[in-house]
Amino acid sequence: MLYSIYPFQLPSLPYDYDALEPYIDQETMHYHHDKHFKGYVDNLNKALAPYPNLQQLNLIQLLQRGRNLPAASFTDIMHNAGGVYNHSLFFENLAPENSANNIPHGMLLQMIRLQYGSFEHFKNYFSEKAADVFGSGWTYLVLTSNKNLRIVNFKNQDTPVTINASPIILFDVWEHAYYLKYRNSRKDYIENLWNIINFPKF
Ligand code: MN3
Repeated sequence: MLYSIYPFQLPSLPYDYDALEPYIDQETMHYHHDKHFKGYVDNLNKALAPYPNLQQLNLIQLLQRGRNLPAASFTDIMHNAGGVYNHSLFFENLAPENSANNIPHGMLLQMIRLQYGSFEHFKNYFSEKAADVFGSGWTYLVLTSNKNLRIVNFKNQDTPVTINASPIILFDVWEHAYYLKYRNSRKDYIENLWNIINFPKF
């Protein structure tokens, strides 16, 4: 998805809508994937329709283009391209409970221990950071260009592309990600999300 070009297509979920129960309910998954994610895909295609030269760029290249995008559509393109980037990673970054990758392994686990002391300590630190996002946004664990792990909050649909970092895991802390089930309790949603994270292998 990150290397796809115009016209962008909504990818299907890599598991069933109810596969993340009881931590994320299927109604939330339908709204989040079929309405919110689809909205970003459709609106990005609309924003790019008048610009044949931008239609040659993949998602990462569009986000890298940033301030050089046409002024009239800058916000529209960046916001929706960011929404597509973040959501395409978010759904891939989840997996049913008891999947082999719900905890980090190998090199990633070693790096987490080295930098944060233990996986438990890392989780607490990440959760606090995610609870701190003011308004809508995302919390990412990224690998920086000098190969350090970093936990970073992004507002709205900003992405790690803007800081030249590679995504490892991410939490969507927009209210639409949890409000149907958790109401205003972002903290409980964050705690539960740890049961269904799909840590990448590297
Ligand atoms: Mn979302």
